[in-house]
Amino acid sequence: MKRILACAVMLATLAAPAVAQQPQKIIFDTDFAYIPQDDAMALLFVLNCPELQILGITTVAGNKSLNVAVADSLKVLELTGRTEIPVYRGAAGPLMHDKTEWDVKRHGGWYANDPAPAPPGGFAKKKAEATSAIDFLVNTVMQNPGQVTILAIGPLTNIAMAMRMEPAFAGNVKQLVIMGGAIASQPDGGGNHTPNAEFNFYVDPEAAQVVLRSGIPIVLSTLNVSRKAKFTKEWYDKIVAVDTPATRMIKERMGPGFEKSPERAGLMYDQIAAVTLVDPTLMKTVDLYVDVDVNHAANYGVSVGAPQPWPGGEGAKKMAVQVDLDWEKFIRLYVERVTRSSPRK
Ligand SMILES: [Ca+2]
Repeated sequence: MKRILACAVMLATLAAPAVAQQPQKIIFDTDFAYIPQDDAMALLFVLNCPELQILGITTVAGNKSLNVAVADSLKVLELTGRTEIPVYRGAAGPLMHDKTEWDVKRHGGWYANDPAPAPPGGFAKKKAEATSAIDFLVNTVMQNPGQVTILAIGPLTNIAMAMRMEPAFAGNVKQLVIMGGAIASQPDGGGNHTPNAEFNFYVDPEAAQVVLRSGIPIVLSTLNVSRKAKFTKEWYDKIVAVDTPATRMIKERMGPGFEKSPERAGLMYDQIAAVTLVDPTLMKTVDLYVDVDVNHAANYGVSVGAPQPWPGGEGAKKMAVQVDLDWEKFIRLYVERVTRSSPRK
């Protein structure tokens, strides 16, 4: 009788539906700015994914200043009714990279420390937590060893600082899904900021090198895959056909652009890394050794990848590098989640 019971229990366990699984614990590490920036468009996706438990948002300077990243992420959480998610202030600038005149003229406010302008509709009532992003990253990972995935979609400064603060940090992160880099040895692998460097890695090359060499299991979502993901009016129309707080924000911010030039198409970056958390099978990956050039010369911040280590690239670690995606399935999943009603808690 005992044996029959044990068998029954075993069968019941085997037959347990997948939905009973615990959601993945994630930290959303971001150089956030308001919609239509890709970080915001990635957040609108993850907010509606029951597969994910967002433990916190850690902010970093990148596309805009740290102050903008904090103010705008708080505002999007308020407008989507998700103020239970804490926001932490992280690094206000890269580890080593000092701005040059060139940087000030080109894209990115990573070197700035001005107060943030008010987001659309004014500043959120909710404030950032008193704890720093670095402390939050270290404490959360160390309290949940092997369980926390970090979605890192800005310069990697916070992650590198967490590694320096706690030597056991890297060994306890479950996985890093990074938007960063461009691999010239694969199709569509040129840079988007300097001729060969992708923006996130260019802003903090030293941090990118430290993190890529850390031994943390990494999925690298590169420009190679972003260049195959063009967001067009067809998909914008499907999103705004549904009325939710999230789609209203998208309509307000992207509507005028699509009205003016309906043929426009914007590349998707951070959204691909975000969707990877829910269905990594939608992206084609190759296993490559990848390292980042930190020499202050023509290739500062450039990621170099190859199937085998190479002379000068002995520090490179092997990781899964995304080079292509199943566009149709990817965009359908993205649109389906963004148009869901946010689960208010
Ligand atoms: Ca970003």
